[in-house]
Amino acid sequence: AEFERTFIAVKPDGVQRGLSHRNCGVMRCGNHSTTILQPPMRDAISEIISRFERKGYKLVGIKVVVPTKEFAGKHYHALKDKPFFNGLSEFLSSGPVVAMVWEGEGVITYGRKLIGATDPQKSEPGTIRGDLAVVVGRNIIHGSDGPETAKDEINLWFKPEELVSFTSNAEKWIYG
Ligand code: DAT
Ligand code: MG
Repeated sequence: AEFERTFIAVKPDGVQRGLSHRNCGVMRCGNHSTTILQPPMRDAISEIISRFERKGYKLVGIKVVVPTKEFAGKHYHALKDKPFFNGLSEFLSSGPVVAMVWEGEGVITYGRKLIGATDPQKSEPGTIRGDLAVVVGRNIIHGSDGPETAKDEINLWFKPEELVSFTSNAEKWIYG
């Protein structure tokens, strides 16, 4: 079957909150003395991947990139007139981003449900932002908001040869 695809990214805050906690003890944290003050959240990357995977969606592309500010601005071009556009582009380019393409029936719309509302204060518990984020400027994850943006964002972040097509063994049990 032909399934739709969406672009999902773990933003720099999501990446840092997972990785920077690894091996940090409370008393001895090496260079990470500030990170132990953050809310305890290990494995933000795998947590996000896990939620899409458990639902039944399929990962068909993934890479770690530090986008330039210009690239971040392209990604968020629809928001270029917003007062927060500059800070937003700066933030997205401030560190590693885990860029992904997920595939499956309804993945664009349902992916947004898994992610939750833009402002984590309004995201329902059980959603990624509701469970794992607090403020709108650090809401840890991006997801395309429709078929057109999904197509544009996938093309912006990935070359065609970086995406795979395959049938997973679980598919007949997920879709019948
Ligand atoms: P979403 O990421 O849910 O698609 P969006 O496309 O409207 O939301 O905005 C993109 C990002 O911009 C959002 O994830 C966080 C940031 N943002 C949105 N509204 C904001 C605001 N009022 N103040 C600061 N940052 C904001
Ligand atoms: Mg958006």
